Amino acid sequence: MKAGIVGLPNVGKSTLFNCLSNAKAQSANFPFCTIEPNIGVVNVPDPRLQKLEELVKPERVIPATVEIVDIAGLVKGASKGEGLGNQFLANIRETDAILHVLRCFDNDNIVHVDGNVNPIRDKETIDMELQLKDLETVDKKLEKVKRAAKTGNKEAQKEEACLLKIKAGLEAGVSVRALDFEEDEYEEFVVPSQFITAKPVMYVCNVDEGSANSGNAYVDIVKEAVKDENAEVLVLAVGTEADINELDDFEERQMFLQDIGLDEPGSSKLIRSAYKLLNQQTYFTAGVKEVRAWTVDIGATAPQAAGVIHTDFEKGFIRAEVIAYDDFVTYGSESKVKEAGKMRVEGKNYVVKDGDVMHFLFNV
Ligand SMILES: Nc1nc2c(ncn2[C@@H]2O[C@H](COP(=O)(O)OP(=O)(O)OP(=O)(O)O)[C@@H](O)[C@H]2O)c(=O)[nH]1
Ligand SMILES: [Mg+2]
Repeated sequence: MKAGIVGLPNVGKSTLFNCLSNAKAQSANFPFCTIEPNIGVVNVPDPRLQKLEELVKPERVIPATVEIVDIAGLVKGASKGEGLGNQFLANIRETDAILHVLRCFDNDNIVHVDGNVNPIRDKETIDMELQLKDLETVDKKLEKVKRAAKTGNKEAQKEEACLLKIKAGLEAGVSVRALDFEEDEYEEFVVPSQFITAKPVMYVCNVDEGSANSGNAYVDIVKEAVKDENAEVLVLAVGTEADINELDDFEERQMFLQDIGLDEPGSSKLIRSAYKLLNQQTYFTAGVKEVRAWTVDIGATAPQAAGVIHTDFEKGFIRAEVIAYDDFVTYGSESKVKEAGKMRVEGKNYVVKDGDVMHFLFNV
């Protein structure tokens, strides 16, 4: 599962990527600096891991990770191949969620491809290109399904109706994620089509240093414009955070963050949000050798969670011993939790909860 950083050229996507990941992407003050996507595997900051480390004192601690991809900037006409558009759109299609970066800072020295700062226009430009690309997909599919629908094939007629609804939506400037579908219709026709505008989205407002904490007028209009989208809007002073990131000393970084009114980097918040946007959650294993955060889909069952560690654990799953994170912290150790009768034994239908501390029993 990976989240892609998307936006107009020169809005700070690669700078943001560099804040998140140690894989340094080239960032420069000219449009289309990025061409090939940069991929980074990013640790998910989770204070619960530090807590478990204090309690268990393991030899090592391993955080969960999420994959972030820095993609080239899109411009108007990208869906028709403008500015290498088609290639970039293919890069976006391969991601599972979109982090849409909007320039919300004034600075005459940083080129804006459309002449002036206007995050709403920019958002619409990107949305429109993605929608046009999806429209192409819909038209191709419609072409194929039309004949079968005419001959009276019920399944084809259902698909045609669904595709026509998507087409009408896209033509009216509505992204697929904002349309209403029956559940089976969604699974059967929407999911396999991999529409770009069906991917979950989050907006990242790139602001000036002074607005890192409370946002600015640009952020306000972005929030107003997307209020019906049910999408998170994150405020981040990308340039400033990149500078702070350059500092080697933790204390020094903390001090600079506090200066701009933050108690943790906005990029940490962003990583956690991206993780959620990808429908991911964490369970822990807590042994003396290793305390580790593992990633599972929200809604995963205990055997599926076991399978993340090793496929044999899933195949040979017998049961799981589960301790809620809060209980682990309250009682302080696995044995104390057991004594208190708070350890649960769960079977193969158990749906994992975020923060569960788990131990699997299996035979191979
Ligand atoms: N003042 C200011 N400059 C920024 C900020 N974020 C990025 N920049 C500058 O803007 C320029 C472009 O940043 P990049 O991160 O390369 O932009 P990009 O979106 O990756 O651009 P492309 O790869 O060309 O699509 C660089 O010179 C950055 O230093 C910011 O928050 N404030
Ligand atoms: Mg770039």
